[in-house]
Amino acid sequence: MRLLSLALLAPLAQGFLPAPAAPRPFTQRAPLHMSAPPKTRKAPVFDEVCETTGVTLTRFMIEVAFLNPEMQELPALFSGISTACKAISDMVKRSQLTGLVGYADGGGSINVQGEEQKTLDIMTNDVLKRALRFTGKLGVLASEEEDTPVGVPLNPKDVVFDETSKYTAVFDPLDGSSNVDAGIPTGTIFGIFEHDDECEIAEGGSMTEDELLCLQNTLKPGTDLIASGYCLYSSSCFFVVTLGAGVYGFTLDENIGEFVLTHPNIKVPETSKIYSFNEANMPQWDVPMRETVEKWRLGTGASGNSFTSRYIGSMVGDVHRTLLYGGVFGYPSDKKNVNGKLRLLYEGAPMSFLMEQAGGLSTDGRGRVMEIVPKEVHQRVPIIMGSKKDVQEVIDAYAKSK
Ligand code: AFP
Repeated sequence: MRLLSLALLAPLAQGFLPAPAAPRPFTQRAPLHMSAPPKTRKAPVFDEVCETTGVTLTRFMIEVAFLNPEMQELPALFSGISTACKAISDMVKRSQLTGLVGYADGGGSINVQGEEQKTLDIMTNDVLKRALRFTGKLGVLASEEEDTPVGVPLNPKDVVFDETSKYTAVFDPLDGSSNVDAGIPTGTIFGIFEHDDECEIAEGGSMTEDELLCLQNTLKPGTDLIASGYCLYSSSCFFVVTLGAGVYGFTLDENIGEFVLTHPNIKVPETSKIYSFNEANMPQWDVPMRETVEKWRLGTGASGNSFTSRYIGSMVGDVHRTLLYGGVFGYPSDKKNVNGKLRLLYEGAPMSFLMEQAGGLSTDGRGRVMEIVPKEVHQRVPIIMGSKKDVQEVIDAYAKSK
């Protein structure tokens, strides 16, 4: 396999990737043909084994691949991701003892988005890249900690499974890392797209037009995801995943070193009494958002419920609670951050896929987050997601304000 180094890619990518998104209107939604599931993306079939608590993730994936031959390469990829999650869980848990705390290089290590990187940001990105690389199932990956998508070179000496079809993985290796040293929950978010096997990027020389197009092909809307999920590093280590037919939650049993199914077919309650936003930004929010939350506070919203507030400031923790208890989590557009704060490709879209598969909704206020086609890897998107009826109230408020 030909290689593409990050150093080579960065300047070239800057040349062809569009400039950062302009202020609103900021969304380009997928045309109908893109939002329809591609032919390989029929909803997988599960049997009763996959609904039974106590089944390990390994067994679950084997059953899924057995019942859905088009997914037979996913177990190898999931084995890589889940192993990385176990390693990261251990790293985070022991970081106070091993000294993996604070900023990388004693401070001053800045990622492409201008954010200062924690030691754990860099290490967890590395763990994921290595774990995925050795599965032999990955063509390209994009990460919060990488400037642009990078090819995943295989060392010919590595022992790999047969290399027939490949995937593109997007991930945020350690979401919420700014809080990690205070023991606050953090998580890894991932999304898996199909990768065009014809699409190889050569090492050296300038990129051909076809290669540039290939690279741009990694910028896909959430409707093209074939799987997404997260690992939550908290009181337990959770692995929550969707393959496009429901949401399944596993808990790490440290005694046997396996993720075990504890939450089959998660369904988010239709309505709730919890909202989860950084309320310090409230005066800057769009009027429909502000007015809806005001009503929830006063108990005068559509449900008549008086809401309470729960906000960790760590998306994986906030979304996990929302999936289990119901509620509305979001980072809406505000005057300072017109496109919100969260990243579309590796935070917004994968989490929206999970939320929708659990029966909830996810919107940027004007439409489905899942249908937005990214123009660049680190594009941000406003997000409001969670219990169906409550999120619908926000969508209706935006619609009325047009
Ligand atoms: P960090 O990874 O830099 O800690 O950011 C976390 C995050 O991307 C997401 O997990 C949170 O929901 C959101 O930012 C919190 O943002 P505020 O600190 O502005 O509330």
